[in-house]
Amino acid sequence: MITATKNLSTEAMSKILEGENNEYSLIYFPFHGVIGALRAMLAMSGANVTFAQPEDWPAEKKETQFGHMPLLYVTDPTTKQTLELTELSVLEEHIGQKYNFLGSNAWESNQILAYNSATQSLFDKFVTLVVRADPAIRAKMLETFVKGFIGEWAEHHERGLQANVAGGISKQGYYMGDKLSLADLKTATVVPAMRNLSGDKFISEEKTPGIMKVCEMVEADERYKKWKASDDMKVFIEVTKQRFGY
Ligand SMILES: N[C@@H](CCC(=O)N[C@@H](CS)C(=O)NCC(=O)O)C(=O)O
Repeated sequence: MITATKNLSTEAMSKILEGENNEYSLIYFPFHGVIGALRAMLAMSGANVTFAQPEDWPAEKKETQFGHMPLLYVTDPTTKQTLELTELSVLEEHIGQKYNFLGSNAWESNQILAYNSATQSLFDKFVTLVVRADPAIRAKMLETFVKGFIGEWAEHHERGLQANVAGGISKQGYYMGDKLSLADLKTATVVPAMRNLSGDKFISEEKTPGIMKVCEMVEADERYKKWKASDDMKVFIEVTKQRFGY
């Protein structure tokens, strides 16, 4: 278990956050879960990062800020002082900002975070309504989720992507501008889970070409390909397949 350095001033902690060559340790279960995009950003950033899982979660849970993972431990390579950062959206914004996954200006950042949040919200509903459902009502909850939420998400994201392409905001098929962002990574890592549940019903080349293009752009990124071929990722892919079927 990693422990954060105690009794640092807020200035000292800020300095660590702003540091250039920080070392990271990201703690989560050994499947994709909610952190596909966060893991991808860290891996693609070229930073020194270790992906690990808790050794004894019930014991470690009590020591964390809110009792949940992901946990990101950030260590200053010189002083070896370590911070514990929590809450997925905050980790995504911090890493996205630091390693250039939030677009090229304030508007792009705003929109990337909005699309990211909307997609995360879809995945969170899946976890709450389906994954955590009592087995006796899971099939019904799955039906409700698929009917009520996947189509709505797909329709709005496709409409936004088409409008961005038409307006010259989305270039090459990314959500924003001409580079891969957190929004692209989030969609590309959530779409396989959604298509596993709903097939081609809502998300397909024919129905949502913009969304499928985002996925294609992510899969074609050399840094992402390298990450997908890594030993860490092989484990996450395998465990996700075994436990969740996608
Ligand atoms: N608000 C938290 C929620 C995270 C969350 O629900 N984490 C789950 C895994 S996806 C977890 O830690 N489960 C184990 C536990 O609660 O003990 C965030 O956004 O990071």
